[in-house]
Amino acid sequence: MKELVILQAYELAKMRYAEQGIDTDAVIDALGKISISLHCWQADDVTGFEGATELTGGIQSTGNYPGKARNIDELRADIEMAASMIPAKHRLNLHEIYGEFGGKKVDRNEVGIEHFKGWMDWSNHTGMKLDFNTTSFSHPLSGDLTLSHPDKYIRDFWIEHSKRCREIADAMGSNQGSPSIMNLWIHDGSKDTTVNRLKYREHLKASLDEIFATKYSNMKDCLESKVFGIGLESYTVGSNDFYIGYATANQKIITLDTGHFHPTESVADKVSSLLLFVPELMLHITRAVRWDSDHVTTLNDETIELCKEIIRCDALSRVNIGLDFFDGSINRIGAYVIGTRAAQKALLQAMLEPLAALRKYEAEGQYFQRLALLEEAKSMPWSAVWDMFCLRHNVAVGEEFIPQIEQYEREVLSKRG
Ligand code: RNT
Ligand code: ZN
Repeated sequence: MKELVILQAYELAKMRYAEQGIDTDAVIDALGKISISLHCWQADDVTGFEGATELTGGIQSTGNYPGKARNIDELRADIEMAASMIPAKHRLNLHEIYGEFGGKKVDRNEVGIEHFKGWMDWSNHTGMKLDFNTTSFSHPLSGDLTLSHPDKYIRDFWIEHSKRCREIADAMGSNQGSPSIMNLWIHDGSKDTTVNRLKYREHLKASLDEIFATKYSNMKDCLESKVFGIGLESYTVGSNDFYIGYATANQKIITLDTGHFHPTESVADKVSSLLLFVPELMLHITRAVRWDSDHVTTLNDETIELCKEIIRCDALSRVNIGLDFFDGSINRIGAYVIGTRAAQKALLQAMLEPLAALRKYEAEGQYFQRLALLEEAKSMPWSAVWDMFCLRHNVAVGEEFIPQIEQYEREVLSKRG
C-alpha cells in the first residue's frame, strides 16, 4: 500500500517538475552518486581507541545516552547499521585516534599505515571509502598549542604526527582508488588576551610548510578554521583569514564547518568566493545552536542554502561533503541517520531548483518574479522525489527507520555495559 502511494505521488511530482524542465529521474540518479563522508566520531562521542578518558582541545560532547561504541567492532557495526538506513553509498571520515592499536600504546608520532590496515580491509569489504584527520586533541602534549607551540620539541611532535597521517591517508587513497581527503584542524588558541598573535601564526605557517613538503597523489589536504574553542575564547591561531591565506597561496582545500563562523555569517555565501581561489572545498555540515554546539544536522535554512550554492556554482565535483556533529544525548545511530538524510534532502531540494528560469528572471531584472518562483519552489513536491529516492535505494522510506533503530537499540546497544 505504502509503496503504491509513493509511486503515485512520484508520478505526479515528476509531472510538476517536468513543467519546469526538471527531469526528476535524472536528479535521483545524480543524488545517488553523491557520497557524504560520515564522521566516525558521532558513534562514541569523539573518544577513539587510545584509551583517552577526557576530550580536550576546546570541544565537548554532552549527554550520556547509553550504548556508545566501546571498540572498533562496535563502531563498525554501528556505522554499518546507520549506513543501511541512508540511501546511496557513502564514505567514512576517520580520526587518527580511531586506529587499530591492538591494545598497545602507540603515540601520535609513531602511528603508521599498519594501524589502519584493518580499516582499509573494512573499506574494501563495505565499499565505504575513507577520509582522514590528524588528531591534536585529548593528548598530554596538546595543551593550548600544538603546531604553533613556541617549544620546538612540541611543534616537532605534532609535525611528525601530521606527516604520518598524510602518509596513511595516501595509503587509504591508493587502496580505494579515490583520494582520501585529510583534514587538519588544530585547536591552538588562548583563553585570554594574547599580545603576540603573530608569533604563533608564524609557527603554524612554518609547521604547515614542513608537513606539506612531501607530495602525494592519493590524498588531498584540507584546512579547517574556527572562531574559538571552549577555554580558548580569545584567540584562535588557525583563524579563517589564516587558512584562506594559506590555502590560496598553497592551493590547499578549505574545510568549511558550518558551526565555525559568527552566527549571522552565511557559510553558503563563501562557496562561490572560495572556489575562485582554492582547488576544492570540504564541508563539515553541522547545526550550530547559538554557537558551535555540534548538534545533529537538520534540514534547516542554512543547510539548504549551502547545498543550493554548491549546485548553483555547478561545483559538485569540487566540493567534498562531510558531516561533523557529536551528540551524546540521543541514540547515536539515529543521529547519523537523521543528519545524513537531512544533508541529502537539502541536496535534493537544491538539485530540483528551477535554476534556468530563476537565472533568466535575474538577468532581465525581474526581481518580483525571481522571488515569487523561489518561494513557490519551496513547496514543490520534492518530498515525493525523496521518498522515491529512498525506495529505489531500498532503504527506509520516511520515518520507517525509527523502529529499525529501536530494534537495534533493544538487541545490540542496550547490551553494552
Ligand atoms: C572542531 C572541528 C573538528 C572536530 C573534529 C572532531 O571544532 O569542528 O572538525 O569536530 O575533528
Ligand atoms: Zn569540523
